[in-house]
Amino acid sequence: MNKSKKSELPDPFEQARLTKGISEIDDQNDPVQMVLGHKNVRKCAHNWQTFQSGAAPGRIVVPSEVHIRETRQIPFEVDPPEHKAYRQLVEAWFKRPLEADYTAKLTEQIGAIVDEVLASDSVEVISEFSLPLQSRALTLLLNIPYEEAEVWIGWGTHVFRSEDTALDGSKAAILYDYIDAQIDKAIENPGEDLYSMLLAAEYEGRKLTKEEVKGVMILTFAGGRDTVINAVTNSIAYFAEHPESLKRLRQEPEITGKAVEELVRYFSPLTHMGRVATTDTQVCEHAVKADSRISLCWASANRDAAVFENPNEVVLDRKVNPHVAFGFSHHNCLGATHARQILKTLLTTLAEKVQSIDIQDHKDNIEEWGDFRRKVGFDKLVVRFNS
Ligand code: EMZ
Repeated sequence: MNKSKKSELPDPFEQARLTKGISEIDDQNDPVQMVLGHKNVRKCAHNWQTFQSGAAPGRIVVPSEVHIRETRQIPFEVDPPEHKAYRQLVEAWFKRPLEADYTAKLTEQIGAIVDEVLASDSVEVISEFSLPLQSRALTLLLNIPYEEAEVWIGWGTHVFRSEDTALDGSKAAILYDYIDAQIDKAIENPGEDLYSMLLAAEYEGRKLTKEEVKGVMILTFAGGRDTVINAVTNSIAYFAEHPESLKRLRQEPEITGKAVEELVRYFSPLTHMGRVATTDTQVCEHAVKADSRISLCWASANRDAAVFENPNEVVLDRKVNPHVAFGFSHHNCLGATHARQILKTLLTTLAEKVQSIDIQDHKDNIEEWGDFRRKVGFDKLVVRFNS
């Protein structure tokens, strides 16, 4: 068996991308035409007038969340020009991960958890490493006490899904009730946290409503949950099978930023994101009807050989890397700065502290989109970290 199989994420879209460029799948009787090529994905992402994000809340998510939520996520489900005004309210806050104090705390958190797993003979990476790492780092993004992470660790990987049902309304309700309570707490007792910042912010000459604050908070909790957890877990699997890459990062730390971009391109933790057509139109010579859905398939675009040489290989210091793993254009990922700092810190810490990683057991996490089967990460990954 190929030695590097376990950490590989094959590209299931290649043939459809080359032949049709677009592929229709069903989703709860609200079909989606997946746009597969890099150029068309970027073009459609940029064209917000024709392909809107401001449809019914949850409809641009695939699988659709229209049946499990009514709150509009902000700025994610709002189109320009409102989108820009909302985004301006939160942009500076979401750039805080670049501050020295923030990175120092992140380095301390990730150093501590790596030391912890190094002391163990066997670690289930998702539950004992990636999930706590993501939850603890989120306390920095929200600027709230570290201990709160324990509550979120208890929720498991997904905030909208349970293991057996794709969309679990009861699970989503836990998140909403929690956020409602936190907003009320911040109203009574404002602090230096994200809730309080949002409650104090001015949007077009007025304060945000509770519902708007909730919309930003749901996005903050959901958008960076399974995506970050998958990226961290996939990184561990990749370095387990590529110890030479870990060594290279140790010797050439200056390539760490490029390595992060390349891993994010290769993993593409979010497979795709939907849009709703505002008018009858065409993509790749295929008719797209008004009020029907398309999706921008970041995972496929990121393997497009017209743009990336050797697209199915991890080239750690890839020079030109216009990947769309964090989306593209107006709606590019608000949490990207935080996510990049997590991965950068993780890579630096692993290079410093870990010599090798042995995979002991694993179970793939495969998404099914119509006939496409895409490995997005793992349901289980058991390893030993060696110092
Ligand atoms: C939505 C989405 C945001 C959605 C950029 O992605 O992430 C998904 O995981 C959530 O289910 O509600 O927040």
